[in-house]
Amino acid sequence: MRSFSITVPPMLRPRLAALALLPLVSACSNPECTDTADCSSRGPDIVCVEERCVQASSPDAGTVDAGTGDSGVDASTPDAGADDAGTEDAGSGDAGSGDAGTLDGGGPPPEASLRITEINPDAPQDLIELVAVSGGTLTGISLKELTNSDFAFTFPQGYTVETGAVLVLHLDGSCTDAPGDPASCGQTQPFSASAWDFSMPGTLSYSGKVLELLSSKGVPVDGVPFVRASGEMPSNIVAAVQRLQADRVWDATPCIHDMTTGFAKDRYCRNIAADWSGLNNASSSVMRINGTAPLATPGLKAQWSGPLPTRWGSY
Ligand SMILES: [Ca+2]
Ligand SMILES: [Ca+2]
Ligand SMILES: [Ca+2]
Repeated sequence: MRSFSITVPPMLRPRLAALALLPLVSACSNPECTDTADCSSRGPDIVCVEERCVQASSPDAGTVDAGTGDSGVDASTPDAGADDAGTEDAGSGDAGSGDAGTLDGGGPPPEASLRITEINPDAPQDLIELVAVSGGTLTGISLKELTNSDFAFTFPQGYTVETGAVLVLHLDGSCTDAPGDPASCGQTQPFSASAWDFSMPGTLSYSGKVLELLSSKGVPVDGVPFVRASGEMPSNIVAAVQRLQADRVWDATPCIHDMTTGFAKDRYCRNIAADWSGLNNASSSVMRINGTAPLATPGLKAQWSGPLPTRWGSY
């Protein structure tokens, strides 16, 4: 049988080869970052590599977060992790397009990049603490609960915070600090003069909850699922955990949900979710302070402590 071939003039071959690749490239998922949209909203140590936002290498190489931050005591160095400016400039973090433009270009002020750092859903008024790993405006940044509490909060206009700033959300709270004055709600706990306090409607039940933090443009920035070691979980918690994984803000380890095993850890993705069992009214909370890089993303169960005496307004 005669073989079949097409003769292509040599000068056209590279062009044809490039055309043949185009459908493959465009078939990939949407780019997370481009020449005009960097990863800065995800944090100072997130860089753009082949159109994906990834953690820069060794973001917390200084291990400054280990030790003092874990003690449960407001020691004199509580902000060491968040103020760890050296890591921002180390190595590849600034090499590419990650930070170009929005931060230095004289355009609008940068948006803060926040992390969820402490929570108690069992207090009379539920509390959620966040820390700014890079400073900037808060306008439009939102925090949502993805299971059954119907809680969502979007930061109002007018607030700019510095790197290391601590923010406390008071669900069903009574006071919000005025723009420019973090002391305006006073300092009767759980309010504090140094942290930014925001009050809003809403409540969290103390079962399983999944929180996701989004930039003002809706880009996932951080997230965390919480479960208890026993008891009923919201029916949609598995889907919520998997959404955090799809959004690349939580541990990509498969989320096991096999009710037939008989092992509690295999239910409701308990194998990878942060365990907030044992919280006790307003006196204790769980905190994201463990390991050498507790604020790195995607988040991990191992970053979260068990119940500790509350430390609202400091990190
Ligand atoms: Ca509650
Ligand atoms: Ca305050
Ligand atoms: Ca705290």
